Amino acid sequence: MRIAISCMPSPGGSGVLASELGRALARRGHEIHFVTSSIPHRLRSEPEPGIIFHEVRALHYPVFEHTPFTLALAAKLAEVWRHHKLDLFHVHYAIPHAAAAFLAREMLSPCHSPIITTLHGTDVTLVGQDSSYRDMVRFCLNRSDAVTAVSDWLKDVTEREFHPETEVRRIHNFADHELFRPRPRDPRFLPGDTGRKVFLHVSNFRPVKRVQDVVRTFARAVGQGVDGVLALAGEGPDLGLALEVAEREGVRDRVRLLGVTDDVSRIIPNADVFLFPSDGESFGLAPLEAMLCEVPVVGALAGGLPEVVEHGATGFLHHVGDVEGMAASCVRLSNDPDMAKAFGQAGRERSIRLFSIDSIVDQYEALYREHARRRGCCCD
Ligand code: GMT
Repeated sequence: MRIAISCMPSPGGSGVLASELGRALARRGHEIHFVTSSIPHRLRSEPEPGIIFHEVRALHYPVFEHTPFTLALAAKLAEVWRHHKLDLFHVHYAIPHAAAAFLAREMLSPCHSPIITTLHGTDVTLVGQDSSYRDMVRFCLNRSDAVTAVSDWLKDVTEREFHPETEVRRIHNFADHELFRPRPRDPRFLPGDTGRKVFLHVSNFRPVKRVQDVVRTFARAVGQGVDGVLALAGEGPDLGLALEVAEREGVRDRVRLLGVTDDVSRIIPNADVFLFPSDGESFGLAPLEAMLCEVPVVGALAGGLPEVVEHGATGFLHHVGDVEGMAASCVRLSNDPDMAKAFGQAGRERSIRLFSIDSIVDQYEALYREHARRRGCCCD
């Protein structure tokens, strides 16, 4: 099939998932057209056969107080459809992408290519709850041929909040188990901290991640005798807050800032424990990547994370904000290497069983074919 994918190009779970899906579909022989404002983060390293990138350029004219990017995206989607005879639009994150796809299809009328919208999280739970976007999100859901959500939790929230006319289907996220795998410790990683336990957090440091809990949990584990360092990968608005809390808790000298990196698959295997105390995370792609690297996860019992991490088997989940509980779990894992090893192995086994590329991409392909057939488009 010839498929247009629109997503956020910046580092972030929805763009990562869309990029990896596009890559996997291209490997299966589909022709994938990324229509985005810049090359998606994970696709920047090298060109891949079967993937074509179309840049959306939105003119900024001084008369516009805000650049109307959605209109430029719609126009570009329509242009790409005309030039490449697209069979389907797959958009990630409801707005502006689903709205732009809808506009493009109207511009092209008659155009029967289905629109598949994948919901990722805050498009429903945060942005979608704001009165400025709520009705537009509902409209987009109703005008999509199919709506998918990355967890049962997100599917339930979407149905409860929006009562969409279009059925919401859960298709979990996936990660590449060949890329994310246990690797021997890299001696170049934190060379001054050899022999210490490494606690890792990877995120875009937004408030939902509760980075203050990451630091407090770590500080309490250190207070209970764990000789560890806290590695923070990524950047975002709450990184400063994390450092302030570290200062207050007296552990600033044990915090290592890794910055934004293209390839977390090289970092994660160096960790002993992955910390992820987010409230209302719809799935948690980073914890899935940690589990594939055989790193146990300590996090919050919230959102879709319990669908990813099995409490007591691949990690420990505690109520949101329960830093004492999370610290106790960190101490247990640090003091019991056999338990940590068993949790790590169980995490990889569970991830491959439930969230493998093959089975998840099969589900997307089946959905594409079902809707292409329904609309009478080419699909085989
Ligand atoms: O919804 C967001 O906050 C943005 C999105 C992103 O681009 O980072 O993250 C969401 O999508 C990921 C991929 O499906 C999920 O793994 C994340 O859990 C989810 N984030 C939240 O729900 C906060």
